[in-house]
Amino acid sequence: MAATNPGETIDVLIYGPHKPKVIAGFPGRFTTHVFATRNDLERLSPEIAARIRGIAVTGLVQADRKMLEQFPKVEMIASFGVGYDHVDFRYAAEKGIIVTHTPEVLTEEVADTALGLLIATLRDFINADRFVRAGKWDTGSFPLSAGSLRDRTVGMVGMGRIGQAIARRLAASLVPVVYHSRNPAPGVTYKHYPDLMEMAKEVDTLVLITPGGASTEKMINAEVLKALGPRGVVVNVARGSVVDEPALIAALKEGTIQAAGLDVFAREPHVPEELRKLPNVVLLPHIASASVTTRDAMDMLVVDNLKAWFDGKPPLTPVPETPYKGH
Ligand code: NAP
Ligand code: 8YV
Repeated sequence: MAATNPGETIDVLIYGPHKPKVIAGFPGRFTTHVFATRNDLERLSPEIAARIRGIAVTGLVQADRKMLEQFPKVEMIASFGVGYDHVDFRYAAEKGIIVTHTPEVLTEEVADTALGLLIATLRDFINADRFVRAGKWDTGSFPLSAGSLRDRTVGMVGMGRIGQAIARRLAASLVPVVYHSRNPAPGVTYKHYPDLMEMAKEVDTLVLITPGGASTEKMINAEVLKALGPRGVVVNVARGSVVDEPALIAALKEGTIQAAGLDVFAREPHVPEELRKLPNVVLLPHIASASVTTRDAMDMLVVDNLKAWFDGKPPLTPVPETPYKGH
């Protein structure tokens, strides 16, 4: 329960990549304990762990059952990012712990990145940039790109907040859009395919923007890639776990599909050497939301969720599985 007495100090754990703006967000009545990694966290004394009432998770560090069990008094876990597959929200729900995330404030930024990554992949922008830097333009022309947005149909995998923002951009670019998700998205008029394979057979481009976790694990597998065909392009701004990475590498090498644009990987920050060597991929280091403006808004939402809770107010952006039923 979040009720706090005047003058009472609230202990908050800040866990994950260093974020000065999150740390600075807890002045006065909060005592913060900052730990970047799981190894660092082992230095936290059981006495302090027993006092922690709020946790800010500032990146994709695992807040799993084993980690969370150290904090018997925790009331809220405020996670940075809209995806929360790194937080054991089921354990949290069992214990009555609120989990929050940072939806909406990153939607348009991530959608911009997805469209940019798709176009860069199709039109070979990264190799074109390398061509100019290497001084090769003086002696020849850059080859025409094999890909184009002009002759494609995009199958969105996921049609939630960000999926819809990507689809809006594609529609404005006159690109036909269809989508797969388990349920039709309310108010969305693009054609819905309840069956991913059926959609993969009908389109040549997939843009992935689902959550990670068990229900989407390796859903883009060898069979789906084969169905997409030799003009196939996959853009993944969802989670690395959504794609069977070895199957994707094989498909790119063997020409089963044409190209891929990837912001996320199975074992970040590790990117397999085989993937890094391929000419037909554009690889980004999980930066879809990574502008100063958007990351500041995400930081603030992490802080504001915890502050609202300890002010006795409802969580601002709880995840759907969270057990909040009023203070
Ligand atoms: P959202 O509004 O909850 O949308 C999720 C979409 O995925 C919904 O259409 C949902 O529809 C669909 N979906 C969920 N489980 C599925 C399954 N098993 N099979 C097929 N479709 C499924 O979430 P959002 O705000 O758009 O964010 C989506 C995800 O993008 C996040 O969870 C995160 O993983 C990823 N993301 C990545 C970055 C990045 O930096 N690369 C940044 C932000 C977000 P149904 O429930 O009907 O299936
Ligand atoms: C963040 C993300 O980069 O919101 C998400 O789900 O993947 C990104 O916006 C991620 O949370 C890394 O900290």
